[in-house]
Amino acid sequence: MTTSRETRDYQAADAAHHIHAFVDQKALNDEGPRVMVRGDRLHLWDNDGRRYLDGMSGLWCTNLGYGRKDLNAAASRQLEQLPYYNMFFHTTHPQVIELSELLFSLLPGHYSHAIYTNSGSEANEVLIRTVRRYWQVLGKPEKKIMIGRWNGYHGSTLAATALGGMKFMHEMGGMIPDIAHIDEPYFFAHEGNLTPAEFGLRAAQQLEAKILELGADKVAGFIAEPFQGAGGMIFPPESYWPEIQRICRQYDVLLCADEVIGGFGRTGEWFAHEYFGFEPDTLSIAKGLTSGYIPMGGLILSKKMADVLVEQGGVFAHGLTYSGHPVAAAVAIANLKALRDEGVVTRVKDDIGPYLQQCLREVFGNHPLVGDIQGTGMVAALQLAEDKATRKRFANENDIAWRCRTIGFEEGVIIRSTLGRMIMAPALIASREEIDELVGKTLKAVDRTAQEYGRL
Ligand code: PXG
Repeated sequence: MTTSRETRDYQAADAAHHIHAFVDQKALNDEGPRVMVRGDRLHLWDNDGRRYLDGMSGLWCTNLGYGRKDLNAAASRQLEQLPYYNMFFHTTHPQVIELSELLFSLLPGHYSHAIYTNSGSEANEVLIRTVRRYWQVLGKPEKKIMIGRWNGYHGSTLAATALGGMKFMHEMGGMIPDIAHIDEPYFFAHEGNLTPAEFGLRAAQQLEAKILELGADKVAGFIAEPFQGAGGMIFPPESYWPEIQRICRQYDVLLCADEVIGGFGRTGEWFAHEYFGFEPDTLSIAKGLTSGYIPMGGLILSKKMADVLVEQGGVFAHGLTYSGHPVAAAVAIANLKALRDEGVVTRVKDDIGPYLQQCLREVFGNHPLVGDIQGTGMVAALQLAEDKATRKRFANENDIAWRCRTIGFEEGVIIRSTLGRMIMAPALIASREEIDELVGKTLKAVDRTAQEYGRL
């Protein structure tokens, strides 16, 4: 399907009026963005009729793939019946109530309450205020510093940018007081001779050192993605999370997991912290909550925190016009029911996830451009490397990875490049044929890149 308008006509209008995300707008205007017009399962079509296999679930969000009629019907029904109402005037509506019931039936039992937002960035904005409020109510208002990780990503609003560890974003007006960072647990990049287990412990112990440096009486919480997404799909060694949890418990620091990417089945568990086996106090969610069909996010609180805020906290002056929006809630309900009732998450764990991981290891295990393969379930990264044995990375790894991603588009596959890593996170409903297409086209892109850089 194409539209009645010429692509170059769209591009000119876009260039005239639209500032895109994370891009040199002038350069993009010269190049002209692809105009995407249709999606079905894992495939996308642009306005010139070109077909792409979407290896990234949009932006890590279309967990059910494109073209779901049930999600469409849920939105249409709700738009007819009650397109909007709010949570401010001592009111509520069935959709948000039923969404909460469903969500907490899928979450481990020690979580009890949600604050709904429209996005992951907002979930993390709310997180900072909620965590600080929690300590205020407990009579410890000086506990307000949040510790995040370098290269972590928690969104692009002001406080979410500060919580994240992208220095180039901090430098563009993106820092606030009372935020600190520790290193990410990026084993492949470490230059010593530690084993992964030793490295994981060392990386976690940076948190202890930072808490002691700042004073445990000043630190409110530690936030991290269970596996780091936008910062390169970094999986920590197994020793990492148990040690982080020990440190948070020992110093009375809240453990906050950003599940915006990892949540809703990506790893084969409902939430990524379940895969890594730790128990956060809060979960930030978005993306897969609605499979990206409509914006919605939220902050999940443990019962321990909610009890303090609800029973002792009085008024918490916080809320968004669209908190718990009925249309978004209706879509989220349809999405969660499909993920549950069609066995999508279970299949990621038992069938299609292992299939993707096995194919990648077979195809890229000895590839001259690839030094390491990480991932589980429906998320994976190929680490580009000059020398696998010594973990030597290319000096120009960003350029190589970006080139590989561009060739991918030419070959009809969308994969993401970040910091010398090629990332994929396909829709959870992928068939084996769709995975074969993803891996086959990715191989063409990686091979062509290797040829261009003299490695093949
Ligand atoms: N937390 C995490 C872990 C995320 O990945 C956000 C919060 C912010 O969510 P919103 O809905 O405000 O965008 C994200 C967003 C990438 C990429 O290139 C990743 C995200 C957004 C844009 C690009 O990998 N994740």
